[in-house]
This record gives sequence, C-alpha cells and structure tokens, in this order.
Amino acid sequence: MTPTSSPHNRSRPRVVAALDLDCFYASVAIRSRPHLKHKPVVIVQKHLCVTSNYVARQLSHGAVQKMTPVSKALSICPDLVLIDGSDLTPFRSANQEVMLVIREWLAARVDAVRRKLSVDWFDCPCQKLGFDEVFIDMSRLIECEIAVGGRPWTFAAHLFGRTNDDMVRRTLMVASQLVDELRNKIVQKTQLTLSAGISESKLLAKLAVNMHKPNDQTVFLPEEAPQYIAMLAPRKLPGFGHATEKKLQDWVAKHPAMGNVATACDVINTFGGSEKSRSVLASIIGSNEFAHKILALCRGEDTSPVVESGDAFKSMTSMDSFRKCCTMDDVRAHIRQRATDLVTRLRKDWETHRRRPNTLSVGYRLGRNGFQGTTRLTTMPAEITSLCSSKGTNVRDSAIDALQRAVLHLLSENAGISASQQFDLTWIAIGATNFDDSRICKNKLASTITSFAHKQNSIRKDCLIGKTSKCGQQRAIMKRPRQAKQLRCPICNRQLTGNLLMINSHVDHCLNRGSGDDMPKKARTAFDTRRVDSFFSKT
Ligand code: TTP
Ligand code: MG
Repeated sequence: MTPTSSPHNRSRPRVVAALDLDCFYASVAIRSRPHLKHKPVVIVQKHLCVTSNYVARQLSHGAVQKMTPVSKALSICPDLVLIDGSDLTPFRSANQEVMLVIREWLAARVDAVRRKLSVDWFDCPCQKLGFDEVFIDMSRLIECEIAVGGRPWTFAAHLFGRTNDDMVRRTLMVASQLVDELRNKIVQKTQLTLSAGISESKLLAKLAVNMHKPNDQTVFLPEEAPQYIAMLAPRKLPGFGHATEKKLQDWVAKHPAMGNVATACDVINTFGGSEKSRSVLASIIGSNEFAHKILALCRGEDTSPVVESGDAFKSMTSMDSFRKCCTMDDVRAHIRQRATDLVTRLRKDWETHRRRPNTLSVGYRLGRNGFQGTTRLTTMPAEITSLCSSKGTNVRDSAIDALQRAVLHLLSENAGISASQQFDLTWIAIGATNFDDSRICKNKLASTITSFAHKQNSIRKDCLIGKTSKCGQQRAIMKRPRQAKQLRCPICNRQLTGNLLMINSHVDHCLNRGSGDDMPKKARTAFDTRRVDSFFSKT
C-alpha cells in the first residue's frame, strides 16, 4: 500500500474515499417532488435524458439508463415522468449542501480525535469532481482513529480484492466504518443518497465506487489490483478517455504487427516495454507526460494526491447550444439568457465569498464544426464586477446589459457576428474566472491583463505595418502583447503565463478537451471527446 508523505509517520497507509451521489439530478428533483419517489423519472436537457432514477433504471420491461434520447426512453416507458433539467441552480445548491455536511462531519471527527490524542489540528483534503463526486483523503484521520482505538473489527462495506497486510486491512476497515457514518449523515441532512469506494488511491477508490450502487459502498483491497486492472478495457480506467482510446485504436489498426490495445495489459505490452515504444505512445497522444500517466494507470499505479479544491467554484460558465441562430435578435436573446444566469451566480457568489472575477471568457462555435469551439479571454469590465457586488434589482439588470454588450462586442470582433454578416452560431459559453479577493481586486483589475479587443486591434495594425516597412516590422515586435501574469484558464483552471494569443490558444485546446470544474458533465462530454483524460490532469 502506498505510504503517505507525512513527516510524522512515513509508513502510514494512504486512504482515499470516493463519493458519488446516486442519480444526482433525479434525486434533487424528486426531493422537492416526493410524490414521484416511486415513479420512473428522467431529467431532460435538450433531447437527452441526462440521468434517470433507479426506478427507471430497473423497469422490468426495459431499463431507461442515463444518456438515453427522450424518444427512445418514452418508447421503453410511456409513463416516464420527464423533468426539465436545463436550470442547473438546484443541482449546484445541492452540491454545496452536501459539501457543507462533509466538511462539518470531517471537522467534528478531526476535533474529537485531536482532543483525545492531544495532537494539532489537521485537515482532510476534499477534491470535488463535477457536481456530484468528491475524493477525500482520510489517511491522517484514520491513523488517529486507530490510535484512539475502540472500533469493531468488521468491514462496513462490500469487499473487492484481497490483502495479507493486517495494517492495510485494519486501516480500510476503520475507513469503511467512518465513510458509512458520513454517508448516513449526508442522507439524514440532505435526503440525498450516495455511494462510496474506499481504497489506497484515487484510481482504486473511483473503480470501487461503481461496484455497488446505489446507496452502498465497496472497499478495494489493493494487493492484486494490478492483475485486476490488467484485464480491464483501458477505457474503464478513470483518466483514459474516449479520444485517447480512439487514437490508440487508429494507430494499432494501421500497425497491426506492433500489438493491440484491447486491455490495459495490451497497452503496457505494446507501449511500455522500452523508451522507444514509450515515445511512440507520446507521439500518438501528443504528450510525454500523458503517456507516462497512461502507462501508470494501466499498471494500476496512482500516487496523485487529493488536492483540496475549496468550496467556491474556480470558474463559472453558462453555456448553451442551439440548432439555428442566424439573426442578431436570436444572438441577443441567447446572450441575454446566459448573461442573466451568470450575473445571478456572480452576485450570489459575491454574497457568499466576497470575490470578483478578473477575466471574462466567451466561447463560441460557428456552423456544425464538429465539437470544435473557440474561446476568447478578456478583462472582465470593471462596470460588471462592481454592479455584481452592489445591491438592487436595477443594478442587476444593468450588470446583465453590460455583460451582454461586452459579449456582443467580442463576438463581433472575433467571430464576425454582426448585422452585416451571415453567420450560423451553434454554441455559446460565457464564463467568469480568475477570481480575486475583493480588496486585491480593486488594484489589480484592468492592470493584470490587457483587453483582448485592444490587443487584437494592435496586433492587426502591427501586422499591416510589418508588411509594408522594416521599421513597421520592428514596431510589430515592440508592440507584441505584454506578458499576462497570473491568469487562470477558465476551463482547466491552470495558472497560465504568456501573452494573450498563447493563452487563448491554450483555452481553445482545453475547451476542446473540456475539463471545466464547473461545466456540467453533459456539456463537457458534448465538447470533449477526452473528458475523462482530464481526471488526473486536474490534480
Ligand atoms: P453521474 O454521477 O454520472 O450520474 P448520476 O449521479 O445521475 O447517476 P449514478 O447513480 O450512476 O451516479 O452524473 C451526475 C449528474 O451529472 C447526473 O445526475 C446528470 C449530470 N450528467 C450530465 O449532465 N451529462 C452527462 O453526460 C452525465 C453522465 C451526467
Ligand atoms: Mg452520480
């Protein structure tokens, strides 16, 4: 078992719990409509049932699983109850409720053992993954619980795998008892059920969470995990996404003599044998670092830490896609809806966290350009941030107006969306990111990055001059965008450096991978053939 890196006890086994709420959107919707509890219910976004409750999943005449098209779901079960899930507000709030219960419960447990053992306060890092999943690093807590003693020698979970190591067994046993208590607490406080996986790493905990669903939990005893993982299809591994699978399959189809990628073991045999084959893998998937991660995953190795993600979202995005949007009236109406949503959330966020975003991101897609979208960043206009942190309905409307203007301007500058042009807008995403503490925000705003529109103008101007004179070329170099400091990608939340062109190109790349913290999963999957690839890159 992997030891933790605590300076106090280097041999302490590591314990990670993965929690996943059951049929999350459906549970939240049914909670406020208790008469639907025993009926088959689906949550609909566009023409898709993004989730279904377990009554619908267990129908005797055919299951309605999540991600079933509505027409197909209705043909399976004409009595199905359809609930519109386009407004994510209730799901977002439910996520916050659950996180609060988890934090309070962990704090109470830590406080109890700390007093008994007279040790300093410590935190149990919690890492959120989307709206309904969270990893908790319980290593230190379990170590203290064992030191306090008095817990029964029984597992409170289904068991998978085996171990001969008594320390590992005892540690995961106590962890299963604690996670069971935590799950009961969450159900009692929120009426939402959840499932859990408990093991030594995020990888194994995440595999375990789906083994007994709903409302149950599984301990993955890790001794033979590599052998188990070797037989899995690589796509089953969290972190190994559809796009990676496709690239590898395409490559082996062209090079059948080189091996295959049907199982994790095949991936290791094909690409893990030598430096040369590893670099082939890196060239197929486009990154050395990622190739290394893929091979480690296939071997069942995962030492990635649970990174505390905080309760405040690092970025907020409001997005929608449409079949047809070719007139300025339609564009304005769509932008207004997204702007209203984002401003409402920014105002709520101000009330709770007293922070303001420095950066506005605008994503768009023109035509049926596959899943490719483009995102542009610009400084969040000071008018919007100050209106979002002031009280009053008029103020709110003014903030929406200002945001709508800023987005329209950016779309006209970058995507040629204007009354004089023909266009076919099929997706839009308006986001706020790069949040600052309000006090720092005042000074930093407008100075950290230069307005994207301004940059575009100066770059265009410089290019023209550069074409005509040597002196102009020199000027173009002189006038390159300044280095942007401390800018966060609104999608993957990484700290970015470089000029705005580089940053925008990173965001485009990221968007097409789709790893946004705050992006609903459907949107992520829609734009991202490699969504799950970002599982580990988030850590
Ligand atoms: P999941 O945890 O994948 O699904 P779930 O919680 O509904 O069901 P399970 O009991 O199997 O965990 O996703 C969480 C929520 O995210 C889900 O309720 C609806 C939403 N979602 C999307 O919007 N799009 C998607 O593609 C998926 C998979 C989920
Ligand atoms: Mg779930």
